[in-house]
Amino acid sequence: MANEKKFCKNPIITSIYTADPAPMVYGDTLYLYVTHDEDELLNDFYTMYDWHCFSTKDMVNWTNHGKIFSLDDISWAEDRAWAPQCVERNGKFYLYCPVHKKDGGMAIAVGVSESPTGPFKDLGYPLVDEGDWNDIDPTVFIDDDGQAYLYFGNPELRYVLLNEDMISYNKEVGIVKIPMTEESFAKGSHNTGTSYGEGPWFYKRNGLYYMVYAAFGLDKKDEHLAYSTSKSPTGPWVYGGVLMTEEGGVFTNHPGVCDFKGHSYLFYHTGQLPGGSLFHRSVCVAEFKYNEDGSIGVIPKCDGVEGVE
Ligand code: FUB
Repeated sequence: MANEKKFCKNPIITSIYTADPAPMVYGDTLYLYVTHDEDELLNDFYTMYDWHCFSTKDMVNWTNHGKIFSLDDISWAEDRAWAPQCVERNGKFYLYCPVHKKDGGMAIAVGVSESPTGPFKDLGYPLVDEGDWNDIDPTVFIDDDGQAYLYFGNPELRYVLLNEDMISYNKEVGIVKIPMTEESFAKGSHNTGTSYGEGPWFYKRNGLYYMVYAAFGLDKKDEHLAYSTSKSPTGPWVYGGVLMTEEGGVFTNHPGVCDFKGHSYLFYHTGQLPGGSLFHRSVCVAEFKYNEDGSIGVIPKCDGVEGVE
């Protein structure tokens, strides 16, 4: 077809400001869950009420599924609809979402649906709620033996072992705090003295576990992306290097990594839509390749990606 588009230009979504991309490959489709920065700010801060979903079969033509979950669906949440991740298990879809509770502090909600595009129904209570501000940015991975892990946290990386129902976790093991060492996350300027900041993205590839995250370098004001690897899902983590440098025009960045139709992608966000700012971000994508030993070099921010079949 003469008019068929062959290139996905960044930012992917231009109808609204979006951030915190979380891809999920299901069947022949890539679903992209994002947060939504409202045009109009309250108190000159992140103003975020809902989560949206977009999908594609070829990386170029995207279907807008609109708002698929929102603070209105979570009776105990007050504000801050922050970085989510969706996973499928046994034909159900679980959308893990950090929110600010009505009685204070951040906690992780779970929306459950029969379809990747919702509607999602909240549990009615938080899954993870330590009563502090660390409980943000959940990332979930189901290992080959069926054990699911939910990592999260800013400024500390923590995890729980999810039960098979995906809506509860092993209370005997409890909430495990990963040692925040320079060997694991490099020296940096965040609260722990390491570069680990927030936005972890956990997955396994060729037997190696990856933790990609937003990081704070020494003497840098904006976040970059970095990664660590481990031979086991619970660490010890070994710092791997910088994945994407700082300059995106905004303070935050947030990774989402997946393989789709034989290609590897890093989703991230910048402030490059017109009117872009710290609180008006836009989701982008870059293609990259792993080195033979599983390491990853620096991935440049780019204009977009080619279509796939
Ligand atoms: O978008 C709100 C917060 O900013 C996210 O939870 C963080 O990862 C950062 O992107």
